[in-house]
Amino acid sequence: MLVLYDLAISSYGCKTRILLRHKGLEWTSLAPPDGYGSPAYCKIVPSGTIPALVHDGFTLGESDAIAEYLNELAPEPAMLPEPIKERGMARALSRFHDTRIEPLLRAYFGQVAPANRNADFIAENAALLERRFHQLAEIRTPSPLLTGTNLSLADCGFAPSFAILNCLQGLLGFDLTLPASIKAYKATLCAHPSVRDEYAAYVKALDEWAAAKIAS
Ligand SMILES: N[C@@H](CCC(=O)N[C@@H](CS)C(=O)NCC(=O)O)C(=O)O
Repeated sequence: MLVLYDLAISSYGCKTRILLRHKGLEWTSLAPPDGYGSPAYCKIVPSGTIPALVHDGFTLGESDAIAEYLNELAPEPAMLPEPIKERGMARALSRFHDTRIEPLLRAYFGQVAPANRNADFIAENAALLERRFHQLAEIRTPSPLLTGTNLSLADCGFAPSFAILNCLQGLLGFDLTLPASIKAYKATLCAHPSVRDEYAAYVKALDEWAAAKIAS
């Protein structure tokens, strides 16, 4: 029995849900009691972050660790390539997403409410984000996904991040041009059969989140 502490708006939760779907695993979603970071939730998951997986009484946080755990628990379809160098690359790309790209998207969250917007920050962060996507394109040319034709651990986090990027660009109007190879990757990834429904649900959750922020 798999339980995932998660919320519809969580990007790292969405990353994990895509993997669970691709593996064909059934799971139960639970909202963290009193919200993430709450004392009640920290008693279950000391870091207070979502997602967290509970499997037969074993609790595991950190989306990359959860991804590797599930990939070993349910080996088919394999979500790490066979050659050792490609496996290393898949892990590096997932970390690149989590540590170099996602934090720059998250940095915009405080800018969503119109009263809090800072035009200089919005433009500077967009330039940095664009640079990071160019670095991604230099590290790897997707063909058509990051490690080839099969969805891998490297891809799952990028889907919610592309949704966040669309949402923020629409709201904040910053200029950011993705390299052609990453634009093509985005289209292929978001249309993937294991991704598209989670992607659509995530876009809806983001729209609701943004509308609430703007109204507040
Ligand atoms: N490195 C963590 C990051 C997870 C994360 O930051 N999740 C957000 C929600 S999308 C969260 O729990 N934030 C609450 C907090 O940072 O206290 C992972 O990969 O699971």
